[in-house]
Amino acid sequence: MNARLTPAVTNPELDAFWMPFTANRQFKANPRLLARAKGMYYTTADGREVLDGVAGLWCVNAGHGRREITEAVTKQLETMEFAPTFQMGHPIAFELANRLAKIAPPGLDRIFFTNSGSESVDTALKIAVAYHRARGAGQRTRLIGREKGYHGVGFGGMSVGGMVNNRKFFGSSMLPGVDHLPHTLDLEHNAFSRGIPQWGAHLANELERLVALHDASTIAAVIVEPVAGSAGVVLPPAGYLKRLREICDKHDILLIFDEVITGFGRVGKPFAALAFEVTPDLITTAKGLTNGAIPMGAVFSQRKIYDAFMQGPENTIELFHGYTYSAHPVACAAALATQDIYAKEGLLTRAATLSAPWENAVHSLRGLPHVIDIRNYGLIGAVELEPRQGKPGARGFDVFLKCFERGVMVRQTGDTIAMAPPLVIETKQIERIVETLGAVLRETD
Ligand code: PXG
Repeated sequence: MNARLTPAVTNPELDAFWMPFTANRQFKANPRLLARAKGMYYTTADGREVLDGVAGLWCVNAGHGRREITEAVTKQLETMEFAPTFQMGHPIAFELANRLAKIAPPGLDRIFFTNSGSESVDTALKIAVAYHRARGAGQRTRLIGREKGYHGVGFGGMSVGGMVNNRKFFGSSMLPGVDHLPHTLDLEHNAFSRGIPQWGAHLANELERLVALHDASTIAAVIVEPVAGSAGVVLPPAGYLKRLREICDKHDILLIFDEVITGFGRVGKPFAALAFEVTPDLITTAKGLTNGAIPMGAVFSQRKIYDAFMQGPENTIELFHGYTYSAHPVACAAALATQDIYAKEGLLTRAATLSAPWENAVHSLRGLPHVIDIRNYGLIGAVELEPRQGKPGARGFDVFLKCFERGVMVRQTGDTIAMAPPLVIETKQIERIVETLGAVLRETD
């Protein structure tokens, strides 16, 4: 029995919603309720404007309240609110897949639809394992993730993920046959790097060590985030991703990039694979696909993988996998409208033009109290704070809260403050985010 149960019924109106990834009791004692959103701003339930420094949750890339998406969704709801995609189809699902294939990195033009990043990850892992079986290498079932990686909350994604809090509560329920590469965050070598850190490409060679340990013939795939977001922004050292690709090629191991955060313009190209000029075999996406307006994810697959499944009698279901809401018509409509906006406004590359002022702005916080590292790439920034003695995360949470009270929403992971504003941000708003964070740091103990 736990003698220190503290259920704290603080607000009967709020208690029924068991909130995700939230300190429920703390939140319900002091709720932060968002009521409306437009452009770069949220409005709280009590009427305060809050500048969105994290694109909702890394997803609202084109800014809030986009009329084109609302209209497309409304029209689709009126035309056909739902249609199955199991043994049936509807036109905009194909239209969207074709559309996405056109912006995909070379060769990744076969698209499987899901409803979230977690589902995209589990889908990609399943495709990887089934692909090897389809080509007669069914013993390749092992999956390699990375420490500090975040790949959502499904059992597959959690198992290849490497964030201790996502793993420790679920103990032995992890997938078997999973191993992890070391992460690439090293303040001793790389603190305050501007953009991509120069030190650490050799860490990719750890994959050779895992191959030597398990034998390549047992390994199906390696999954990494090209730029990790949830762990507090972890950047790939220069040359690291290329090296991973080479080792995977050498041993016939599939390389999966989890681009749930980096996909759709966050790093200045449509995908991080294009920014780093490394082409994986599978890419997982969600979030920015629909500007966050309707849940949807997509897995981009190399054509050779899709083709490997297209064998046997034509009436067999080649991939025994899918979701009731795969390619939901309303989500497809939202995604198409979103892609129209991205194309019309050049948003998939806008972060490239903003990355220099963004880098200068976030690095201007160097030297402020508690700041032990600053990281940036594309329109992603992170400020890492020295933890308070014996209270990891407490300072980070204080800073997050004070920023919110001063009208700027950032994201906190432990003692790291992460920022990833909508790609429509203006330089004045970049300044406002950084000035607010700076002022808060100066007054936080
Ligand atoms: N992969 C990556 C790389 C992600 O960042 C997921 C998978 C899972 O997506 P869904 O849609 O199932 O949540 C994510 C999600 C944060 C934060 O604060 C990031 C995510 C979710 C919640 C918070 O960094 N990313």
